[in-house]
Amino acid sequence: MATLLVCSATDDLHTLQTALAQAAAPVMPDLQVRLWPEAADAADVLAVAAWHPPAGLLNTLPQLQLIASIGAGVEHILRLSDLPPEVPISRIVDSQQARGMAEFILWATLHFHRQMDLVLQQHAQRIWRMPPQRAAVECRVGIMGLGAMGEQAARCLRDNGFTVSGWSRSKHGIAGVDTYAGDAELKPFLAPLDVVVCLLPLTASTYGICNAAFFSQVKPGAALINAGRGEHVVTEDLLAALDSGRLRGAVLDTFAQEPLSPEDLLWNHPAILVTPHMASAASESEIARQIVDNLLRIRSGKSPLHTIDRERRY
Ligand code: OXD
Repeated sequence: MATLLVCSATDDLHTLQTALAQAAAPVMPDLQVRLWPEAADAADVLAVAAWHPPAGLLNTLPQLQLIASIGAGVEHILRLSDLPPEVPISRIVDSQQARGMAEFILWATLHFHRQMDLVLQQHAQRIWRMPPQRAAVECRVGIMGLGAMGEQAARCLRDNGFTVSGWSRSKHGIAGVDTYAGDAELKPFLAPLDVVVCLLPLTASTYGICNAAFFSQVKPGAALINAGRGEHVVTEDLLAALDSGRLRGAVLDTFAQEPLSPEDLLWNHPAILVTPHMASAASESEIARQIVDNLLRIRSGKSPLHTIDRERRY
């Protein structure tokens, strides 16, 4: 019997298993949806739906035809050393997830723009002091990464009156947004920003991009929002930039190790707001719909949708 194996070494995917079984039942009644480490005959596994797949699993599945990330990112799959070379890897592309990300970035931008960081400190001390107010158009926000989520976030900020720019590997055109591309344009992109937003994919060239050299190029007093991946930020360099006052604050939604340990220093830093990788996620029903749709495509000899380029790593 054909099997779809749902697996994550870090997260409980029971409810996703149910959503996948419900989506598959009417269109692929012969598909069984198993949750790793439940026993499944390796030779029956046609596809895996994975978050952090356990090491040593994927290369034991001789009939594997699809490795489906259950999120927008795939770096957690690509970092496996035992990844079967020819099997396509797909990701979820969901317009509602992009809207959710835009909402989160708007909220985090407003957190700094409306000085909620300051107001929360005042609140803790029962201080009644109105912070100075300025128009959104005077606040320059720069989005690093102009994929589906970055572009939606840029449009949302623009439509809310902010002065928005974007930076990506290759040049993008977005009406009303100044765009920059490539290493040579990172410095001029960063220099005028009040808020820097990282929504980059994690690749060899973006790993650790928010480092000491990067922070030395941002405008003194700028804020950082990271909803890309934890590995984009060099933690010691971020802490040094905050402690020296070069950076005003940071909203951090993603971390190299998740969940963030209760002992982690980042929780206690007065200029850091930690959010639990909540910026945006696709719904389980949409994840299930896209994965089952891809299985049907494979069954009818078509290529799966939303597959990634392993070289580019997204
Ligand atoms: C994703 C995420 O990749 O939630 O979808 O980080």
